[in-house]
Amino acid sequence: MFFLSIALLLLGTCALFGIVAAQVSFNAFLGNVIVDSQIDGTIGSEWDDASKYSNAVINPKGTAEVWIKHDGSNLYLAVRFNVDSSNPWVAVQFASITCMSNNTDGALFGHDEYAPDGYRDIHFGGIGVITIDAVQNGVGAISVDSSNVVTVELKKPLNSGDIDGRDIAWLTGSTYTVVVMWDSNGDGSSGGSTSHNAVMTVLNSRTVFLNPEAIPEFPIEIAASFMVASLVYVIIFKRKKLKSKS
Ligand SMILES: [Ca+2]
Ligand SMILES: [Ca+2]
Repeated sequence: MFFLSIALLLLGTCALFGIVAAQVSFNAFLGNVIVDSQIDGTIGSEWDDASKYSNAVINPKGTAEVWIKHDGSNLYLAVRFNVDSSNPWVAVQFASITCMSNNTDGALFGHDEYAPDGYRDIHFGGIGVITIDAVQNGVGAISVDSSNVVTVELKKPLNSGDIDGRDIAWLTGSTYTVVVMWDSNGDGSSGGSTSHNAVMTVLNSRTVFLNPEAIPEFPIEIAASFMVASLVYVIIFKRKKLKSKS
């Protein structure tokens, strides 16, 4: 009974702090501003107050680490994952789980044709139709390291007012959809064998809850201390029990 209680308590602690949150929706808490210069394709301390997720399923395959938050004026999203090329592109689609859904806002990174030098604010017009917004909103960056780990960072206004660009007027307390897609085999990319055309219907997606609150103080030290103390207690308890039996 004691061990069951400890196990349940630990499980509850993990769930509470998102350690087993790989398949749950993203919670974008209120955090500090990230200045434009820190949107540089490198994950730094600017993401320390963001929610972080591991093993988020992306399209057409693979999983990614994801960081997400907002500052009341901008949404911040970072995605990092392994690719099979030094020249992939990465796209983020907002608000639909259907690939390139008509009238859907998006962000494109590193596409040889549409976004060769980094980020473009785009919208989708159905399968195969990408439009670069006349008014570019937000800041983005992509980098690929020598191990083919790609990192994208995006800072996007919560309410740019760009209706033509299909930008969403994000509201705190509301939930949205985000889809991540990548490609490496020649359709705006090169050097790999991953085709985004492998998935053209319903995509792996996540919902994003735009939380009006800041992330709760994450007492990782407290949680770690608690786990260590629990283990020590269990060991002592077990040894005492064994001694009393012998
Ligand atoms: Ca950065
Ligand atoms: Ca747009």
